[in-house]
Amino acid sequence: MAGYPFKTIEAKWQRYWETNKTFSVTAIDKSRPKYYVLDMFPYPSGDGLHVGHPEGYTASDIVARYKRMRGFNVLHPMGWDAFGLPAEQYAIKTGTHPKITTEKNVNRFRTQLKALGFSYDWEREVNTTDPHYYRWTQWIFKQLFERGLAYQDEKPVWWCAELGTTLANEEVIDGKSEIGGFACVRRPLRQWVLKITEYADALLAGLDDLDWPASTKEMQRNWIGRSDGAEIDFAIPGNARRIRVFTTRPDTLFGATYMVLAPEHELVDALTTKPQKRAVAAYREQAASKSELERTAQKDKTGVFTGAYAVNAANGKSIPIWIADYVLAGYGTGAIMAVPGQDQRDWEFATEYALPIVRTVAPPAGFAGEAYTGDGVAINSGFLDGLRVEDAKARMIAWLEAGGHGARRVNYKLRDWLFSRQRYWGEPFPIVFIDGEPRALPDDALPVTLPELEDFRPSGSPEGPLAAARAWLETVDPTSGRPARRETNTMPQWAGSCWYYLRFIDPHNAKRLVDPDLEKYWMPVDLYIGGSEHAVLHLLYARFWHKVLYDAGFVSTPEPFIKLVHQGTILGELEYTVNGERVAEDLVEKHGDRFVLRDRPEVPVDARAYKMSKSRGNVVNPDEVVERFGADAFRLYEMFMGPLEQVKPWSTRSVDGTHRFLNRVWRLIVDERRDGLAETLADRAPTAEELRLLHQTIATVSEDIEALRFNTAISALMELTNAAYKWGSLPKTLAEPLVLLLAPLAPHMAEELWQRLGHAASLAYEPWPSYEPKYLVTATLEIPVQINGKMRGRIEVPSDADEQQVIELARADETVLRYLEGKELKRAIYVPGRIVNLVVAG
Ligand code: ANZ
Repeated sequence: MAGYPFKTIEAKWQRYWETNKTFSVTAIDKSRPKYYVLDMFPYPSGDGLHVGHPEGYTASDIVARYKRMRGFNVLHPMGWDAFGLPAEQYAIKTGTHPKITTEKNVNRFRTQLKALGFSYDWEREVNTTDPHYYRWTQWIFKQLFERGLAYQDEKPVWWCAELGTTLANEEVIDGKSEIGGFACVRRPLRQWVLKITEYADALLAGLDDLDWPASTKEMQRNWIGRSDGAEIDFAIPGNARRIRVFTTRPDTLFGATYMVLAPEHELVDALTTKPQKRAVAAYREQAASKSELERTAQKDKTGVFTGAYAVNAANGKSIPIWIADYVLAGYGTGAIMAVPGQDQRDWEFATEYALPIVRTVAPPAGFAGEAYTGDGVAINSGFLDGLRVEDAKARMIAWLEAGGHGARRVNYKLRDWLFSRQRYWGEPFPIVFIDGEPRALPDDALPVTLPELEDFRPSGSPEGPLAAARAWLETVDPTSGRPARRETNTMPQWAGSCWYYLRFIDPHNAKRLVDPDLEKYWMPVDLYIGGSEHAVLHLLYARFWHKVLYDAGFVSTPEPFIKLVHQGTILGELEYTVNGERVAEDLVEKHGDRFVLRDRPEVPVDARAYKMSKSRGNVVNPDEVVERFGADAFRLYEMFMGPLEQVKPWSTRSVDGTHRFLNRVWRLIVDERRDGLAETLADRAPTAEELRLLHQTIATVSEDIEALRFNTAISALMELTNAAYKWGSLPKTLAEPLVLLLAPLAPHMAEELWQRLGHAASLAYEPWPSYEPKYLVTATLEIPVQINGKMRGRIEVPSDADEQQVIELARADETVLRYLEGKELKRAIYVPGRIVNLVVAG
């Protein structure tokens, strides 16, 4: 079978779209609704495009093309998130400047994306490493700085000696760097920190109205980790200081039988009694070597008594003060009141060290567990007795506040965002230091460009590689004319992606970040598609910056991304094994949902898919697939694999399937030998059945694209194509809508067919075929009617009529009516599509 000439066609239409600027968007058009559909722009890595990239990009492209045909003014841009560690690490290895590597990678990515026929407005391309772009990243930092939302702080940070840099919490996993797996230690350093905690509540509240995956919203909620509770002060007899704790369960105060300080707590030295000093010192040393994760995850609770006591204000009892590493220094106040009756960790600790346990909430009858954390009635709790948990909390807080023992308090897991990196390949800060004091540079001194460096390796000191650029480093503050020193840190990789969606709206504006009218017209992003690995960091950081810009009046919407969808990871090809031995795909057959050997179906085959990785050797190169089957078949396959959000294995064999489908569509309309239209393309009027199927397909494809159910949209088009082959010929009036329906999914072929059907211009802005419900109900069936077992007539009914409708039609039929006259209808049965049975008496 000679396939359709996809290479020529795809190159031809890519050229056409480019020269005609088919997808460039220029004006605010108030006469049409706008639609902003955004992809998470890629980091242009040295490996080129991965088959995972085009999954989300194809989905968004289908929506963009569909919305254009539906009359929307569509913004669909693409750019590069190009600062970051890999280019710098590659530079360190090979001596190639990150700028050169980045440019090369960007060019490769761009070529690959263009070869897939995505309808981006390429005139809006942005690159986060371009000084015209990062000038505005710096400008936003200034806004943060001037509002007190960027500050410097001496903080314990992760220091990775191997990488020669500090890392953010999220870049360190189990005490090792996420990139490279090098050992990291905590070390105090002066750092830029962004006050994201000030936006904790706004970031939480904003989630409610977003059309985002529930799991992503939940991850953000957990990351922010709001806890409502109280702070309570505990007096220490013979000591003026008090121990302040944070608790989410002030109602359990009567059950606080001991206290625990984090080993790092500042009061430990002052409280520890002489006989306990050695044990405490030894324990503190041991705790310092554990990561936070180890400390929270460990099963066996350990700790040491300080020798000191505090007073439980609720009942006046003296309770011992311990230190234990299950209490973390960085959360709450770094100290707790321990309530073993209601807290499982405290229960375990109390059991281990024989500390008293008092239940203050009555567990339900038959409760066999240890600590009881559920709701119930307060017991052993003086004035709280008999109250349920929520009421008891409120009563206790009122009592604490009245007596000066404590107050209501909200706590967050969210920490301020460490915003400095000791790297070369990042945005410089728009900051200079005069006598050690940071000053923001005036707007006209921006951008602060990266100096050319010969040696951009991390210096190994917290100063970073920029400290070596002497001429750049020592400068004059343009505002005061005084000698000043530049900031030598750069911004983290997340900075540029925090606001790129705004720059796409007005990418060439040299005067402002974005023109306010344009911003008002295009924002918010209507659909954002990208990987779930960004569920927290990128998506939380971007929302944070956006809210700051909103409060400052630079943007008009409180949230940037209204609807968010994560495409599912594409795994490698299924790998087949029998007893652990690899078996070739050809030898395997699928029986139902099981795999067996083709020749010996009694032998089960284990089929498993793994994440694509170089080490496993199962990475699929999209270029090769496009070369073999064409971009349209590739796009179609990625959408046909299964639901967009689902994790699914790749199968090159199945790309052949979508390729064959496209061939069938092609041959329905084109006759290659005659280099003209196919003979099957008929001038005749379509039959009712043909119209019914067409309109059914229009309805399905439209609904499915709206709901991002591309796999079922493709199935519907396959069914229509199959039916057309059965009809023997395809009326021309049906060929055109078929091509239009195919256009968002397989745009190159659709454009070519459209042209061959006699249209001069691109179909990109052709109105989407409209679905007319009347065609769906025109189809009728002829149904025989029996009365008391005898055939008495035939009636015509709509094919989708229900039982009641059909019976009514039967009873109203003239012939049938004659047999029913004067008789009583006992029973009426409709066997759908087959027969009506009437039973009469008299
Ligand atoms: C007494 C109590 C009784 C508690 C009870 C819980 C249940 P979230 O929800 O995570 O905020 N806590 C407070 N600070 C801590 C720290 N630095 N390290 C370890 N644990 C800490 O949890 C708050 C609860 O975790 C607090 O409420 C405290 O234990 C503990 F029946 O206080 B609770």
